[in-house]
Amino acid sequence: MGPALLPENLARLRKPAALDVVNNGRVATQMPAFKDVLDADKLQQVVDYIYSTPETMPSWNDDMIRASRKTLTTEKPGSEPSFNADLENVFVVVESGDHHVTILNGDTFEVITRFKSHFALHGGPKFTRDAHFVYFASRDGWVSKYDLYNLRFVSEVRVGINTRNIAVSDGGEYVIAANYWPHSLVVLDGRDLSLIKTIDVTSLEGESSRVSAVYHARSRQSFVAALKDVPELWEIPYDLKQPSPPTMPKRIVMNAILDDFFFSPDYEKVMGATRPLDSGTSGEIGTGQVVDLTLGRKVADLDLPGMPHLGSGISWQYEDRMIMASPNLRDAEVSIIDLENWQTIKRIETKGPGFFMRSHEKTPYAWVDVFFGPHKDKIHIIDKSTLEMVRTLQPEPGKTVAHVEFTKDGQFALVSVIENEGALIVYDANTFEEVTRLPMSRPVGKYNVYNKTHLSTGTSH
Ligand code: DHE
Repeated sequence: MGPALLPENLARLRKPAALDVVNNGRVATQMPAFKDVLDADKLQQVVDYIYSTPETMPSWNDDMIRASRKTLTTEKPGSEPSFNADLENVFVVVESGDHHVTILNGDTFEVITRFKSHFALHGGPKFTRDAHFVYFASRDGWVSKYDLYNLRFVSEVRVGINTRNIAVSDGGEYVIAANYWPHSLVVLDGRDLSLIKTIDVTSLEGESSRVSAVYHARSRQSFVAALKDVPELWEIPYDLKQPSPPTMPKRIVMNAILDDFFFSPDYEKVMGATRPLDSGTSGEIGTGQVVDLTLGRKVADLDLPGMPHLGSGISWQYEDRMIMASPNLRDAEVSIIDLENWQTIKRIETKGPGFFMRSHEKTPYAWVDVFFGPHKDKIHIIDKSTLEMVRTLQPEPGKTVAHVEFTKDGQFALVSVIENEGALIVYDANTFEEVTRLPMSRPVGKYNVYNKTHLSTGTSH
């Protein structure tokens, strides 16, 4: 579940900082504190161990990628959904407690099917525009293609040892995976997950880098990659007419490392932030910037305190302009930023740092969780027209609640109790009354087909 702890991946973290992480855990990750478990000597040994080069470096090359690929069904796919439900209002729910996925009917809140996934799926599943197929990535490198019409896996391939996420073109032509180990982007043919190309990730200065995440910029026919260790942003265009796959990155050289992204609704601008916890980095730390993808350069600085989670940002129309809201992984606040002049227009105080934020075009509210600290069992509701907090829910005292997703019509909000014996709670999105509760195993994320395939500004894509 954790990142590959190899010396090459720890260049940005100084040893004293690593010792602090082993002692006290690391905010916004699943790394626990070990100071009450190990004595000082053993804590130091752990740190020395992770900085030592293994006798054999773990490798994952093109031959291994090709050899790992499996076709999981040879049956001809049916050309429409095989079940009786509105496909557009179906939810894909990732349950990380027992590593399963549930396909849920968003009208009746009945389970259509539930199946085992690879270990530790991470990042949102990615749908084709027609929602026929959905692709999953696991932290240990597996990419799987699932047929939502026929409710079965189609194929899978292992693209790396430590993978972050995937992005998929609208028609499922191309799938691209971002890796922490090896330092690569892996381009697949989305039809059968066969390998098109592995792109080694090395800066102009010759420095190798992890890839934090990769995103699909639909309107630009390109993929955009956030690099973890070097101050470059990569855009990898493709052309479906030629056809020309996404194999040739264009680089935008930055003055800081930006490894957490939010895209303006037209995908022309990227808001990027540096995760400030990585002390000892090259470039500035703790900065936020706006990059214009067409101009290929920074166009503004952002005033973002703490550790903004831009990847969970959402946007909406406020008065006469578009604004974005970002939770913060370290500070107890939500930042509201004007998308025209990039100024922070409001900071909304919360009960603690939050992970995920959600809204929908058809609801007047935005919901944000309090993932960390003593108020992890609370979820805030913000009025989008006043930018004031109007309610705080506490669905189950003491249990972590997080990650909201709306039904296709925005009338219901689904909230997770992220515990092994957790639940999915359905709220009426107008009255905030609980409608029903479905037991689930750590349902860490849920994804509504319509909201995702129509790029709702209230959710991430
Ligand atoms: Fe995530 C999405 C990075 C920890 C659950 N997470 C993402 C994305 C990125 C990211 C870049 C967007 C990719 C996408 O959707 O394609 N996550 C990181 C981190 O850097 C961080 C802080 C540290 C790490 O361990 O990697 C981190 N993430 C976590 C967790 O600890 C969570 C809560 C539990 C888990 O299973 O790992 C977690 N991340 C998620 C979820 C999404 C996600 C559920 C998809 C959100 C969505 O609604 O689209």
